[in-house]
Amino acid sequence: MSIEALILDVDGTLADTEEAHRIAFNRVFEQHRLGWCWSRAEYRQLLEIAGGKERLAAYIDSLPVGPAQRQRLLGRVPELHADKTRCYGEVVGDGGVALRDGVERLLNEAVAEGCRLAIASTTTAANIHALLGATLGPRGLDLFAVIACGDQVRAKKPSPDIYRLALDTLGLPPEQALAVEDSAHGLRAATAAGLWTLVTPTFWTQGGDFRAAGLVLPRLGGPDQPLPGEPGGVLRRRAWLGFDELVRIARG
Ligand code: XBP
Ligand code: MG
Repeated sequence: MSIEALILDVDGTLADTEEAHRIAFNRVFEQHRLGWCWSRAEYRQLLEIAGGKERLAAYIDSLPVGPAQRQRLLGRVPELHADKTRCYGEVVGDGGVALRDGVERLLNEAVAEGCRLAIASTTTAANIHALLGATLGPRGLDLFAVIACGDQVRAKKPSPDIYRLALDTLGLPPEQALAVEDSAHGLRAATAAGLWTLVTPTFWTQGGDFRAAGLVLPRLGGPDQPLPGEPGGVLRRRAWLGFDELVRIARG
């Protein structure tokens, strides 16, 4: 069957965004005088929980406070997360985050081959719009036929719901699409939806269980950012992953 769509995760896949999310969280904690500040090591652990609101709630649950204080703090999660989303938009809007190397090239190659593009992400539509606008300009949003994200599904990754929503909206069976992810959660979600999946881990997700991946690469690479040991490692044609070779490998 032909590959009709590429479904991409956002955070960690399109761009290495988690440092920007961490900065946004910590700025909001400071603005609200909460006395919290997530280190990189602490945030890397908290990323085990998909979803910023869910992550915040889990952190509050871990605090040594009484039940009344805990309930009061949990009641503030929506407000804190809305502020964090605004703050993240400012960080991204200031040019604080670039697409990972090879991403724009792969998107363009896929579109040139008539392959539709879709997003399946845990983050909010506002964050996706901010990132695509800041990195790809006005055409960013138009590149994607489908954007499935955030609270459109009840169960977030590793549940397959967001990928199933993307496939349903595309009107495709999983055999006619490929997924690109950065994390073990995302890989579990995509494979549970029946999708062959490429994984390109980041600092935040490296070391995860990627055994179910169709292919794992440190990054997509490009003519100016060749992958060490390629071609000749897992790639046959170039020192970076082209859309043609991605489809060849996915078809086995
Ligand atoms: C990664 C996530 C998100 C981000 C923070 O999403 O789990 O929660 O860490 O964004 P992706 P929000 O599926 O794109 O890798 O605070 O908006 O959730
Ligand atoms: Mg991700």
